[in-house]
Amino acid sequence: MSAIFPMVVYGSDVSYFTGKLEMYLRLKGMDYTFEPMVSPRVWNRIRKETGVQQMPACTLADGRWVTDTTPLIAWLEAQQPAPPVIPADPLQRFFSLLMEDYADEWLWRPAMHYRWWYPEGRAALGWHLAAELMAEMPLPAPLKRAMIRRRQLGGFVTGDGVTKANCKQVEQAYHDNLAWLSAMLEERPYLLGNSPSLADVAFMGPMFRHFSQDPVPAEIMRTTAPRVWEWVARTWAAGPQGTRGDWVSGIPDDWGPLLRDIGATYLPYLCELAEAVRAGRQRADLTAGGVTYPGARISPYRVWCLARLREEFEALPEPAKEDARALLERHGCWEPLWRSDLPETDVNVGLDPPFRGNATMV
Ligand SMILES: N[C@@H](CCC(=O)N[C@@H](CS)C(=O)NCC(=O)O)C(=O)O
Repeated sequence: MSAIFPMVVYGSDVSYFTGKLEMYLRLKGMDYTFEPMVSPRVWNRIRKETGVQQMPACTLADGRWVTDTTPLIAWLEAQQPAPPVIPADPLQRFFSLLMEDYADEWLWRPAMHYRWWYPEGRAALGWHLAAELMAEMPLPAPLKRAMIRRRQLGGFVTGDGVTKANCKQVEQAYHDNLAWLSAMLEERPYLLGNSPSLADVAFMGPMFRHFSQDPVPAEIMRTTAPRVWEWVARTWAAGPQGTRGDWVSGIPDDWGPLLRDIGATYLPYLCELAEAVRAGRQRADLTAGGVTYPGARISPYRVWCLARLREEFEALPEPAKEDARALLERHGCWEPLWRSDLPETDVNVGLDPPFRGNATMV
């Protein structure tokens, strides 16, 4: 392992995906240090080394660069399987990957909405990110804060189709997820059993550095879902000694409401996205679960993620494949998983994530 660890994780201490990766590294007991991305110089280096300008990006002990948490976690788990985070059971593995994609890509919108829509979040996070990520830029601090707020609100909230008309529905997704996770955590300490798994790590993207810490959603979590609040801290504290692969068998029934939401909103959204990518659109009005997101930025990367999920399904051995199909059908996921013919894109063609990529999520 000496070629991999210690890793250096470049990111931000309020970043969705940096938090997700750090959660994984801590559960595994993998040695790393955190470095804030303090200047455009670091961003440029990351783009040069990985092909993608995003955080987190990491160096391995032997100098190689890696980025993109989903393929990175899968790769790290293959290098060091113990203690286990990704279930070896094919059915559990597949459904954990589906949850990971939903938590990464679908809960991103409410997370960005709560952070940048409400003046309280915008002020706090604008201040924090300007101080953390623009530390080396010779500009007045108020200007830096204004630049960050404008970029994030325009790029990730209004630019992702959030409007006054649909923002209550965007917020409802957060409330629903809190209720579904609370029901799971009433039964057991982690989503899949008595120790953490990939499903817990996946939900730490939105739940850790955003919802449990940003002023508006954190208060909602504390008051309406204290079990989720507790679970975020429990997972952060669990360490490798708490990571034992002590899981239930099969997929718990209480994952059902979440899977139904994946079938009713996220997968239909991906189908619309695939059509917009095929049409060569940069922006489009996307409708999913009865809600329209006008002028949303189009993400070929997310179509690539859907293609990966389909490959994972195709690669399942029997009888897991038959069981997975039955479960997907029962929760309305089967039809939208296959509804669209996926367009050809150049996302990651000929590249080998997590070592190199060519597309960001939006
Ligand atoms: N698929 C990537 C997504 C990483 C990502 O989008 N990170 C955000 C910050 S949490 C970012 O760097 N966005 C680029 C930007 O803001 O320009 C992963 O899983 O690591």
